[in-house]
Amino acid sequence: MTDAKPYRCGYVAIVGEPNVGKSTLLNAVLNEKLSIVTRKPQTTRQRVLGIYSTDAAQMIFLDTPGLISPKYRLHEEMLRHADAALADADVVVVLTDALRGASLAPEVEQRLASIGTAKPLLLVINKADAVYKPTLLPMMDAFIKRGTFREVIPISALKKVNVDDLLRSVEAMLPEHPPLYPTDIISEQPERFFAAEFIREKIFQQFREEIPYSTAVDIRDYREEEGKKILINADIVVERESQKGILIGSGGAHLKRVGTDARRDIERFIERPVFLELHVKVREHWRDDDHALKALGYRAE
Ligand SMILES: Nc1nc2c(ncn2[C@@H]2O[C@H](COP(=O)(O)OP(=O)(O)OP(=O)(O)O)[C@@H](O)[C@H]2O)c(=O)[nH]1
Ligand SMILES: [Mg+2]
Repeated sequence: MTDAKPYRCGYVAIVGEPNVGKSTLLNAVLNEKLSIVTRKPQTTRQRVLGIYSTDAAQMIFLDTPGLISPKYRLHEEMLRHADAALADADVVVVLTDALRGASLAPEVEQRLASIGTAKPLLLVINKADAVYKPTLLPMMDAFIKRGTFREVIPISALKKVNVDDLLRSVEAMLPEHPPLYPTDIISEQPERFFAAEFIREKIFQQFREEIPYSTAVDIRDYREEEGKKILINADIVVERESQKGILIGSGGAHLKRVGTDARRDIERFIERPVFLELHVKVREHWRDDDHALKALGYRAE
C-alpha cells in the first residue's frame, strides 16, 4: 500500500494590470472560454471563478479586473472585486506582460506592498511567445532578486506553454484541504452571467473608442421556451443617445451582428439553442450611478 498524497484545495487569485492576459490564463487552465477576452484593456469587470480539479487538488481560480487608478465609480467596484479576490486567496498569481519588461505598474506594486509576506506570491510573465527569448532570463532574474516571489515562471497563456508548470507550482503552495466544490463543475456563476458577458465581449470586439466602456448588459429575462429553446432578453445599456444610434447601426445592422455572434457563443457554452433578443437603452452616467451599478450587478460585496 502506498501513502496517499494529501488532497490540496484553495483559492488562487490572478491579478495584474489590465490586458496582461489574466482571463486568457483562466480559460487556458480550464480549457473552456469562461472569461471574456478582448484586445482592449479593462475588459473584465467582475471576479470570475473557475474551478480546476484533479485527483490530487482543487484550485479555485479567481480572474479579476485589471488594477488601475479609478476614474468612475464602476472602476472602484472593479477594484473592490480584485481586492476581495486577493483577500480570499490562498495563493496569488501576479500576472505581467513580458513586453513590459521587469517592472510592475504602481497599482500592482501597491497591492503587493499591502499583501507583504502574508500569502505565497507567484510572479508569472505572460506573453513569453511575443518577446525575443534571450530577454526572458534577465527579466526573470530581476523579479527573483526582489525576494518577494516564491517562484517566477514565464508562460504563454495564449499558446498554452508552461501552463502545466504553473499549475504544479500552484498546487504545491495550496493548503491541505478537501475540495470545497464538487469536482465535476468548473464554475458556479449562473448561466445568465455568462450570457451577459458574451454579449459584452462582442461589443468590445466590434466597437471602438468610448462605446465598449460606456456599455453594460442587463439580462431582463432568461427562460426556457416550449420546445427547448432558451429565451434570453437583454438590454444593452449605453450612456448617450448618440451611442445608441451607433450600436444599432443603419437598419439595425450593427446590433444584429452583435446578436448573431453572441448567440453563437452562448449556444456553444450552454449547449442549447438560444433565442436572443437585444434592446439598447440609454442610462446617463450609469458608470457613476450607485443604483445602476447595483442593478447591473457590478457592486462588489
Ligand atoms: N501574444 C500573446 N497574447 C496574449 C497572451 N495572453 C493573452 N494575450 C492577448 O492579450 C489580450 C488581453 O487578454 P485578456 O485575457 O483579455 O487580458 P486581461 O488581463 O484579462 O485583461 P483585462 O480583463 O482587461 O484586465 C488579448 O488580445 C489576448 O489574446 C499570450 O500568452 N501571448
Ligand atoms: Mg480579463
